[in-house]
Amino acid sequence: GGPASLCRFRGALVGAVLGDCIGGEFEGTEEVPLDRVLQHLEGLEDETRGDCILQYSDDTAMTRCVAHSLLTRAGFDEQDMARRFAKEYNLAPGRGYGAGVIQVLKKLASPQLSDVFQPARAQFGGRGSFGNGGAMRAAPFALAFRERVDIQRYARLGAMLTHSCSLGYNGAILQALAVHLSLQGALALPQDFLNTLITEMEELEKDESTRSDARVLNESEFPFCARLHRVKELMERNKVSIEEVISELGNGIAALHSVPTAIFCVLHCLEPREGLPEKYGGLERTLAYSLALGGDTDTIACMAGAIAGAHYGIEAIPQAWQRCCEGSEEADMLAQRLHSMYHRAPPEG
Ligand code: F2R
Ligand code: MG
Ligand code: MG
Repeated sequence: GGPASLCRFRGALVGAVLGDCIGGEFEGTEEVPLDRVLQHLEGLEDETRGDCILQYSDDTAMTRCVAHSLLTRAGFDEQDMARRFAKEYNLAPGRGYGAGVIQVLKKLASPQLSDVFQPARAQFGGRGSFGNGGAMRAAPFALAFRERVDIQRYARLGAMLTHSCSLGYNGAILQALAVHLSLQGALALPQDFLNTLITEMEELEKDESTRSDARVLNESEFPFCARLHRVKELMERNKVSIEEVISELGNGIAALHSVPTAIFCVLHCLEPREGLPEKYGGLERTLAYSLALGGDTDTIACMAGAIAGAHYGIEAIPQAWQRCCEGSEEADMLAQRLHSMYHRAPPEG
């Protein structure tokens, strides 16, 4: 499909759900041998297995809230989005939420709360969360807004409802921008794709709160840019081991240790890779590779799945895999509605 085509929109949201559901099997496992990953994926094709429902976790639960809110309010409405997060948590608290964010979701349920950003600001002694919970649900912002400035503004605000640390919300912006560029077909030129992300993040990370968060948390200046430069270096190497990827980029629950990693997974799997079945297309390779990194597999695969799905489109996602995953049909429907909203909105300028 062409830039911003329906099949790319559907691929983005369905790819994210599949990453979450399929990746859930290995979340928190530090070493995941590739043959275990391939066995898990082969199991999805086994028609004799009957009902194969892999449940979605907090990643999809919150992405659904973001998409429903953007559609219902025809734009960003922080009160509505916060209410949806709280209600969703209350209905299904067992979806594997982060240990800290639960406190925020409980406070957001209070009808007395007037400033919906306040509970997030109170997290971790006032520093705010740097977890990847803002980034894991950021894809719908790229499907609802056309202009980069809007994607950045609303992905930041949407993340700040739970993640007030710049190392949390900047990860959400990076993820939303990666999905946006992929929807436009930018992965056809991988180096340019990466350079654009670096340029955008350089501008964002000049900000004083980003500088001070990086100092306090002992991170380098321009932390996301530094990681994206490492992605570039890894791409230039002939061979990269899983251990090198983990040590250079991380596979953890912090946005800084997972969003650049997800971007690397997509870029690395644009071409066939040793150890991955020849029959796999790029989307399957990306999900398999994300799982093989271990660590926060549901979230890394969810974010990589959204970026890769926006590139390859829905036709590249095996039907058998879609059938196995709770919420994939709803994600497809939400993507179709967001596509209509995106193309209805008058271009700015
Ligand atoms: N939580 C999980 N997985 C763990 C176990 C789930 C298991 N299946 C179960 O059911 O028990 N996965 C989900 O959490 C990640 C997203 O987390 P989010 O939304 O960012 O949460 P939180 O609590 O804000 O941050 C996560 C942890 O990061 C550390 N942290 C964050 N900011 C910090 C700070 N400023 N100082 C110190 N530590 C900080 C804390 O350990 C937080 O708990 C996704 O993986 C999702 O799938
Ligand atoms: Mg999860
Ligand atoms: Mg996770």
